Amino acid sequence: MPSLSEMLRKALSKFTSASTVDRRVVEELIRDLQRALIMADVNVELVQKLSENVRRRALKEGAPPGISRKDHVIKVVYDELVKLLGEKPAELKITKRPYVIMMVGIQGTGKTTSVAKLANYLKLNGYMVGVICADTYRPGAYDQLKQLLDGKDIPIFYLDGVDAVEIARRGVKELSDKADVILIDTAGRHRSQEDLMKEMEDLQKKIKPDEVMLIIDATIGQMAGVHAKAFHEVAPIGSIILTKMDTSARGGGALSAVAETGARIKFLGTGEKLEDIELFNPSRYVGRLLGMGDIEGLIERVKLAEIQVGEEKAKAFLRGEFTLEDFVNQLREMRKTGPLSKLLSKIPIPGLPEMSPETLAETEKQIDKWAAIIQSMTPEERMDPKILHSSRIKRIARGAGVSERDVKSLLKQYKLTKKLMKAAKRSPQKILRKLYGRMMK
Ligand SMILES: Nc1nc2c(ncn2[C@@H]2O[C@H](COP(=O)(O)OP(=O)(O)OP(=O)(O)O)[C@@H](O)[C@H]2O)c(=O)[nH]1
Ligand SMILES: [Mg+2]
Repeated sequence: MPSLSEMLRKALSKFTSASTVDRRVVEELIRDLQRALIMADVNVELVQKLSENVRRRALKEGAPPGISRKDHVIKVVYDELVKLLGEKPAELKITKRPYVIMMVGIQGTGKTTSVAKLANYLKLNGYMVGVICADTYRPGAYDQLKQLLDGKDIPIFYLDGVDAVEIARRGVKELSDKADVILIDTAGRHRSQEDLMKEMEDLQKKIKPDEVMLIIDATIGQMAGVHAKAFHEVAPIGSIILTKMDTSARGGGALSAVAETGARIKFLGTGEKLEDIELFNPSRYVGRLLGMGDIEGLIERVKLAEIQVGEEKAKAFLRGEFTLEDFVNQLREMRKTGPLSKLLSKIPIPGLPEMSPETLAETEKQIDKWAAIIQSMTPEERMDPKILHSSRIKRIARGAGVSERDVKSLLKQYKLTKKLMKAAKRSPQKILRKLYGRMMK
């Protein structure tokens, strides 16, 4: 069976070699993507959502100037795959003390190595760390940990002659007063798969770890989904470490594990040494999945072109030329470091208040509401809000699940901003300050 990575790359290269980009070719690409993702056991609903997004963006969005439609569509596919994995790089949040993390996974995936790597990583990040060896099946598991963490001043707890649950229980007790984070290494080999799962279930019930990390080996391919499911049933998986990413495997199986568990990949293992661990970065992973060399340059080119278009739009915005839809989109951009805020940052505006996290969250909610309102408008209404009379407003409010006042307030803000922006041609700074202040109320 071809791997996910192979299927995705084949789908894209077929798309690239088509003579034109039309609806039919895009639909075919979507079908190929669907097939690849479904084969990788990615949840059907997620596949559906991805397909819709690709279809909408590929057919409607239009490529930025200087970029071919083909390249644009590939960038869209890339974006949507990244979204599937969570856009931002992952992080490990230590929310209480001690924070107990239990590592699970089948034989030889790299649990013990990952426990040592993560312990070292956390220690370097300023945490007090303790490690528990709750593997009573692998001869020398404890020695392996000792060797890996030699000279690192990280306590390792182990007891001879008792079962894994007892070791873990006593270990947590023992380490609690000296460690911020406790990492539990568990067994991967057992008399049988059922035995292994039973032990994990017991550990989960008795120890109640704050986070269960599933260790997946990039080389095992689609079996990752099957294993993830089995573990997830006995101990809900909170996060994933994908190991052996330094090998030629592309790790597409991890996507199935993500799909089975809903957990995020947080770290990658990239070698046998203690330092070979890195925070997971979704865009880098998708780049690799799609064949980095070919795609990296393309993505960069399209990104650059998109920023330029963004700046053009932002300039038009500042001239007061924008539709209702542009208005909400620009507000959206503004809360990221989008073109508008970049532009604003180039214009020194004395007295412009900084957005606090709270106002930012407020603005975010407001913008989401406005986006929903625009969603339930017809294209006609979006282009020409003047036609919005009370019955239409009522319908839109119902459709968006907001009050009529919300709809009216959006229209009012839109009109006002447009007026202000037009007036701003004469005295941009004063007006911008006014507008910016208003939006943060
Ligand atoms: N190349 C490479 N090898 C790794 C990585 N992580 C672990 N290994 C190697 O994989 C082998 C198994 O690693 P372990 O950490 O013992 O795996 P485990 O899951 O604890 O194994 P069991 O306890 O037997 O279930 C060792 O030889 C490790 O050095 C990695 O990221 N890259
Ligand atoms: Mg081990």
